[in-house]
Amino acid sequence: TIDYDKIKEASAKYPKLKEINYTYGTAGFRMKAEYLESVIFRVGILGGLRSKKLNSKVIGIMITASHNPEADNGVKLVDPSGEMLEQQWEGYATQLANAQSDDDLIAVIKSIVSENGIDESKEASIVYARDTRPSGPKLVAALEEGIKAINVAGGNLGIKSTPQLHYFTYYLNYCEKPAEGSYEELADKLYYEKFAEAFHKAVGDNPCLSPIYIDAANGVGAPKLKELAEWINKINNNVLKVIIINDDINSQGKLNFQCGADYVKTGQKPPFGLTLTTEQRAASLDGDADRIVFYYVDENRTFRLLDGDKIAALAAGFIIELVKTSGLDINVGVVQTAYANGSSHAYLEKELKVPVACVPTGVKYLHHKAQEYDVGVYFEANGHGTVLFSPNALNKIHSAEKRTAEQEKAIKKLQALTELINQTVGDALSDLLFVEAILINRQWTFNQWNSAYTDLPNRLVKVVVENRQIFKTTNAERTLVEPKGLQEKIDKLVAQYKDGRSFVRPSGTEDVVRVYAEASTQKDCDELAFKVAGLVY
Ligand code: NG1
Ligand code: ZN
Repeated sequence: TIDYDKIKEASAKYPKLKEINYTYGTAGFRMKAEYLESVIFRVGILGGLRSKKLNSKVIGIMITASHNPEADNGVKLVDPSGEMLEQQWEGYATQLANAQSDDDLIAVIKSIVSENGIDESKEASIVYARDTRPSGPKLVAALEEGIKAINVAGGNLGIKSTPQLHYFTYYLNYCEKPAEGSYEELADKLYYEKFAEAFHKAVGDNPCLSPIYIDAANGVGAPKLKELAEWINKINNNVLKVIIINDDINSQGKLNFQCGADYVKTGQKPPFGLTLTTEQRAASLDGDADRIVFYYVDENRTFRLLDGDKIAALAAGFIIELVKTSGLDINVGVVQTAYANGSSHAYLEKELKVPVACVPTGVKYLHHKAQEYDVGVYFEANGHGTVLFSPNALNKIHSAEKRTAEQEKAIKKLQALTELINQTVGDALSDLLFVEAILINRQWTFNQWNSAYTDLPNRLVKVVVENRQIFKTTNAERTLVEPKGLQEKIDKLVAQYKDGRSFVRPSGTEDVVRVYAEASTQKDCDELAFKVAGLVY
């Protein structure tokens, strides 16, 4: 049961910083690491409550700040199925984090217990992991104090990628419980085994491609990809040739610095230290390995980015073809955000003739929308995404009866893809294998992949404002409703540019307002972004 005196006593060691107002946003709590100890202690308590509420199912907790600077950190909770925490509980997280005193904290806990009819005597368990940030161990210690204070079983997974934590949480709840071994080792082994086997199935006996350079952002993706690739090549040598760069997780100051998926996507240039030769294949992960973007330079030495939109187009195109060939009655849909390039949207709708939905930024919106299709492909332009196969689709794919040899082959391939993609959350390593498997099946170069459509020139800029909360949006964040009159001014500017599009929204993870612009030339879209930023400032 819950011992409130014990919680109060433990909480005294983690006083809330008076002046800070915390918000559980699209990526959980995220900020400078030194402000997070009290928050993470309390998140341990919330995890315990959530587990009790859900009949002792295992809850996951990840300590990471993804692509943010090394000095930042963050924390988020993962529900039993490996999905993001349910929305109502985000509010509880915020309430807990902001309780000013130990007594206030107890009051908030009691109100969550009573509002949810939580049986305090229920068993509960939590698994948790962290990325490679230097502030990680101290924050893990605070988390463990919180978990202990609420008398809950905790399993430390050590250093893991965010998607590994999601997958292992799902695994513990829905797959056969592992009989032996430490969770820390199992969370690696089960993950490598699953994706390595699925990769071989999906690749079949098609010849492999040229090596791919992977910029691991000097983060957790480096050691994990290294081990995964070893696992893959143990089954069949040389089917995947990865050359990992920016793999220094021990030197301070290197994480995400001038490298990684966010740096490459935002700057539209390769990471520091990587000079590309024509047609050399490369990709960048982010700091917790849940995003990936691919890139190369073409024969004119032009840098070409294959971002989340391109991944979605590649995945949707391949899956649609397989579904057609298989003769199965399965619908496919794609989910994007306002940041999706206009050309990608047009390509999906007009060429692939696939329904496309636009939702607000944030994985939970994309994920939930994607669940409405038999096969839901969702990717944010920044490279975060996955493919969801509904129970209905899985059922059809796995119970397909006697068919022609060609249909049989397509169904086998679809089966392999369902296993190769991490369906709990966007996963840079699983996405890498997924993309690579499609390219191997198609025997495509990056140039062939890229040729599906040409991106409209685009620009994303950040504007630091006094109070970003005054910016309110509607229409999947594409239209501002407040401050009043601003949208009309933006519309007027946009109308002056061919293929112009621009929108403004407050970031959910940083204290900035983001301005996105698109137009038919780079010069135009830079100018448009600059002018819109001027309106916001
Ligand atoms: P914010 O800071 O709300 O724009 C960023 C990304 C999101 C998502 C979250 C979570 C952009 C423009 N925004 O959100 O797509 O990945 O971080 O990490 O890339
Ligand atoms: Zn990330």
